[in-house]
Parts: sequence; structure tokens; C-alpha cells
Amino acid sequence: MFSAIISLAFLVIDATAVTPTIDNTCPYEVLQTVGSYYLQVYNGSCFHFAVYQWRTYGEADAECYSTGGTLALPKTQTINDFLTEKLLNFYGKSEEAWIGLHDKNDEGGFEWEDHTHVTWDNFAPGNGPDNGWLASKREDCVAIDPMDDGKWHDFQCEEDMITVLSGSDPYKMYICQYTS
Ligand SMILES: [Ca+2]
Ligand SMILES: [Ca+2]
Repeated sequence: MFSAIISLAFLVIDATAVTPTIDNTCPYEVLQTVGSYYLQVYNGSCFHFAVYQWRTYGEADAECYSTGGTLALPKTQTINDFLTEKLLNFYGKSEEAWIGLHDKNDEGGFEWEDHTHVTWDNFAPGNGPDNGWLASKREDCVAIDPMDDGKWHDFQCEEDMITVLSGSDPYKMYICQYTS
């Protein structure tokens, strides 16, 4: 009995002492299919940097969702800085990557993919709410730009006649987030 209590006490101590790692934070299925190089852990969440394939916002969102995550939710400057730094310096990428933020449902009312509203934002000048009426109506999905200090730019979510004619590319890299 006494030894059982002792082992239980150690179990409790162990559980609180666990440091978040790729192995204990990222979904097993993701770890198996993606591999650890494209996974990063920050602030208790697992981030999958899908910097080797290009998807529309809807496709990227569906891929994150199918493995139990969402597109990344950088709700603070520190998380946004972390994503920017990894894109730029670890993966050596200069192109934008989709994050989980859009105003598809309510023009100008940006919401995260976990259905919370934006309290801190990082839009580049002339993007998001300041996009101008015509572009704002068209551009509803947000990507982080590693070459613009992690500022956010809104783009058209999917390919259509306008993206084809204007040469604007809705196929981007993306980042998924898994938070347990
Ligand atoms: Ca919009
Ligand atoms: Ca824009």
C-alpha cells in the first residue's frame, strides 16, 4: 500500500514535469506521415510547417482538419514571431504561408479557424480591414509573410477567373496547428 502511494506520487510528479516535445505533442499519425523535420513545438502546441506543398486556403484548411488540427492560430506577437522565424531561418522560405484566419462569413469581421474573434492583429498596411472595398470583397483569407516581418496579407482563398487573369496565386504553403 505504502509503495503504491509512493509510485503514485512519482507518477504525479512525472506528469507535471513532462516537457512538450514533438513526440508527446504532435498527433502520432502526423508524426508518422510528415516526419519530425517539418514539425515544431511551441507553447504546448504542435505546428506542422507544410512548406513543401502548395494548396488553396480551403484545401490547406481541410488537410489540417483531417488530422485533428486547424490552420495555425498566431493570436499573439510571440507566436507570430516564432512562425516567422521558423519559416525564414529554419526552413529558408520567403513565400507567404496560409494561417487560420479569414473573413469569409462577415466581410471585415476576421475570425480564427477555432471561431474566436481577432483581438490582436498584424495586418500589413493595405491589407485586412484597410484593403479597400473592391479587394476586401475578393480577399478573405490570410497568409503570414516571412519577408515582411511576419505581417499578414489577405488573398483570394480559392482559384477563380480573377486569380487566373490577375496572376494572383491562391496556392500557398501553409502551417497546421495541433493543440490538445
Ligand atoms: Ca475580405
Ligand atoms: Ca490583400
